[in-house]
Amino acid sequence: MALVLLFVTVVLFSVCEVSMNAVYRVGDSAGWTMIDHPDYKRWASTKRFHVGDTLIFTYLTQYHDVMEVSHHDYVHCKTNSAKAVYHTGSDSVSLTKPGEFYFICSNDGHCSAGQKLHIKSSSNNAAIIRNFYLTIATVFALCIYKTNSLTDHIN
Ligand SMILES: [Cu+2]
Repeated sequence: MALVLLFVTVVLFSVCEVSMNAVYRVGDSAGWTMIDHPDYKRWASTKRFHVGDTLIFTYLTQYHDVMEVSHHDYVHCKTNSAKAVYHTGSDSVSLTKPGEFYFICSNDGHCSAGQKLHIKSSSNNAAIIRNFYLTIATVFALCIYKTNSLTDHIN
């Protein structure tokens, strides 16, 4: 019984580790594009982003790029004061801090046609708390296991 508990705990632990740092492909299979005008607002709204997560922008470099911009520039599709520019066609962007992130494509008309993305990343508090409880569960399971094996020896 204790072994089963221990096993479940270890499995839960590894699932947690994985979910702590998620990788998201922006637009899923569509990628970062103008084709069929993906709804990036809707795409982002179905996810919860956390510090440590990574966004992957995939696109054809002859048509698009990725600019990280301020909220103002995001709203007005301004491309002249980008915080960062990516143009490899397969860009990984890590969410290094909690807060708002704004991305646009700098090519003419793309941002205003909807090729823009707003992400809100939150701190990992929930994951930390979850891991804390899992640690306690593991210690508890180990204690039961130890007690059981001691009892086995006595009997
Ligand atoms: Cu574009």
